[in-house]
Amino acid sequence: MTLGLSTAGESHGPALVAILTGLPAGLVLDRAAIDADLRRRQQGYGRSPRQQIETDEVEVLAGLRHGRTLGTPLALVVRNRDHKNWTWGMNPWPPEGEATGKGTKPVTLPRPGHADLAGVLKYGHADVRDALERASARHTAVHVAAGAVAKALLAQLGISVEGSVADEERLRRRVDEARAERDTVGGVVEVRARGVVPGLGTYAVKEERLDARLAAALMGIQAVKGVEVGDGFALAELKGSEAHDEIRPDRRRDTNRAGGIEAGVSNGEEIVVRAAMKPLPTLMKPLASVDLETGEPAQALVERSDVAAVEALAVVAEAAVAWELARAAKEKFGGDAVDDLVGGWRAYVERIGWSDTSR
Ligand code: EPS
Repeated sequence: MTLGLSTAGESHGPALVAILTGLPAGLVLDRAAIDADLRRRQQGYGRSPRQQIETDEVEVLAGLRHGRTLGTPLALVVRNRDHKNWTWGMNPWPPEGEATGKGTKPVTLPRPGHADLAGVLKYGHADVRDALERASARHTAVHVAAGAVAKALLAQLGISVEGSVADEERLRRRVDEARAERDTVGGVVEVRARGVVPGLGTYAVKEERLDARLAAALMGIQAVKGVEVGDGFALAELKGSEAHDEIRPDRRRDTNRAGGIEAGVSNGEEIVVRAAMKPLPTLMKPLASVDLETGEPAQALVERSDVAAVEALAVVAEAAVAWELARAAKEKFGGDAVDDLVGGWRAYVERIGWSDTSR
């Protein structure tokens, strides 16, 4: 059984939820490790005051007993503490009594770059909030919780995954500048996975290529507009003799321009992927838009938001890569119990004679 991940939740609704299926039984989860990743995602330079309201923590409703997975669907919840300010505005049911708190007035000023305009046109909403709430990157919290579970599974196979910001100092300077100008910025993050054996993914079916899967996972994150694997776009400028990673007798490479993936299959080197995030679309100095109620030119919605969320993206991208690698590993090595999964992996490592799995 492959791994499955379904999520639900609006930014200012009661909670974010995730259901993870296909996890092997007997996987030990550490609540503190999951919460630590949730906290990492909340930090970062340029985040909005919303992060002072939220203290994200995972709750488990099903699939776990005494810290070990049961092999049944794992149900995770991350509550939105800010919901207390939106109990009328984001009530799942028709609210009773006087309209109080936030979200009581319809939003009619779509922000260029957010889901606002496409969302109301596509779904027939009268209030932009009906689109923006789900499109919000708040939703990434529960994906980070799922990623932490995936990392626990990958650790059993000697794999570690780490996301980082390419040039943190420069990013912080750009954030300061943008804040002073009441603007926003994006940036680039990198995720590296160590210890992946050759053979995850396949060239046989294009959707199952590991690079295609990682690219889809990263492009699925809010505000990501570009993805590259290894040296990616720079490879287009090189000659073939310069672009490829020569194979040593021990089957390892001295270079890693391919980013650990050739023909959609992991090759045993570090997996290296990057994601480019556009500047966030909620601007304190709004762009031109239209008032959807009157049809007149107007300025886009201005509301509390982040100046940048690039450091958060590094954590979210790490989770997305971890989930995808865990899914590919589960497909390759199988097993209903963790011991079966590890046994399948060991037998494979032995067959291909791959000794160094920790590099
Ligand atoms: C977001 C807008 C802001 C961010 C939010 C993503 O939310 P709010 O409008 O409540 O201030 O803070 O991110 C989070 C809440 C989070 O936890 O990452 C958006 O429009 O995407």
